[in-house]
Amino acid sequence: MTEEHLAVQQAARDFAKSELLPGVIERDTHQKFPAEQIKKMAALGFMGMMVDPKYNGGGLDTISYVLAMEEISKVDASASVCMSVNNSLVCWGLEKFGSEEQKEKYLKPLASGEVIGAFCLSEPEAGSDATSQRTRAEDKGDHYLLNGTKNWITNGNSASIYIVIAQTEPEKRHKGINALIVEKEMPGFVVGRKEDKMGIRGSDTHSLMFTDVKVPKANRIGEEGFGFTFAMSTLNGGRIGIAAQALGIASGAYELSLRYSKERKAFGKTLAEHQAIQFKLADMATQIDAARLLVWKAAYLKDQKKDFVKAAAMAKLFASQVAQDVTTEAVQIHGGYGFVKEFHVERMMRDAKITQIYEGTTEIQKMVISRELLR
Ligand code: COS
Repeated sequence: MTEEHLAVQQAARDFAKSELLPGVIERDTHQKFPAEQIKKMAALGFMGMMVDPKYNGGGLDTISYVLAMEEISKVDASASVCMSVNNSLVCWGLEKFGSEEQKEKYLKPLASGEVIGAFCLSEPEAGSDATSQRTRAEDKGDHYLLNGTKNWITNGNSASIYIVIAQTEPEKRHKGINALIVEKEMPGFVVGRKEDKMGIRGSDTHSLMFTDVKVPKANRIGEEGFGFTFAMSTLNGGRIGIAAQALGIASGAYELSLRYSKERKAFGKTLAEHQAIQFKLADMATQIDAARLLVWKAAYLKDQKKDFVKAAAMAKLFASQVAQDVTTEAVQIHGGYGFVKEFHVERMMRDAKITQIYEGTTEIQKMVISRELLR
């Protein structure tokens, strides 16, 4: 790691401890979006880390991004999913595939964190089966007429700018899909129900409804029919962010368990002096190290402009399972205290589950990996 990497890591660690830790339990309990904290993260440059400084970004590499994601996720996975979506699913795709006009108008405020963005692919009947888009973007000459519903959208209400994937020419299947930039104020766009979730309860997950929303052609990202490739390419990078989130949830739970096991006594000695607990800690640390190396490998390949599709899927597949296993063991080590909110690990165990579902389920990652192996 360079000095810059270490500085980013330290800044994220300090921020998580001083600004995210206080109130994280209350935000989880009351499903309160960390709005003030996200503003501060924006001021520190965490919302558009990899974007070119000429578009208000931090100009940092993917390694810096995963280091920051791990530290933020150790404490508050609800704040880190907001960060991950804005960085990888919104800013990255806009910078890579957007027009100069779109970058000026939309990327700049998103990268500075002045506003936040959302990525809208999933639908009530299309999560993993992403080519089956029911949302329609009818071509009306100078604009598209957007109709349909999106589900489980992170930053659903707190976002101002939405990238919406929609079908324009169903007969062309995935080659007839477009990615459109939709502003919250556009008439006909309504933010629907907020989901009452098992984990990442501080994050703001909504359904979205579009009824005859007029979206100018200038808001289409890339050529006509590029939307599905756009979504897949964006998700390839997004998976590195979620893998880093899973890693952070696991390492946060591990650090709490290590500390607790040195303090808590049972049968006349600390938990850490019992071999049953030592072996759990050994397994947890080994799993976390392996996950971290996979996450760093994927980030490194992306920074080197090498093919990172398989590496990103492997990192997400593995790190999300590690998050499940490690947080479950963390609750076990904490015993009764692990089952109550005050000790954080029960929240982490709930938060870990979503990393096996969003931005491609575990099963989808296995499809992606095996297709790459067999290609
Ligand atoms: N990166 C870039 N392009 C990809 C890709 C990837 N990882 N995976 C598929 N594609 C491209 C294919 O190359 C193909 O394009 P061409 O026809 O131009 O060659 C196109 O996408 C369709 O692919 P395919 O025919 O394999 O479609 P399938 O329906 O069989 O499967 C999967 C596509 C399952 C890989 C895709 O739908 C997917 O990733 N689903 C999960 C979506 C997801 O992550 N949902 C979570 C919601 S976001 S929180």
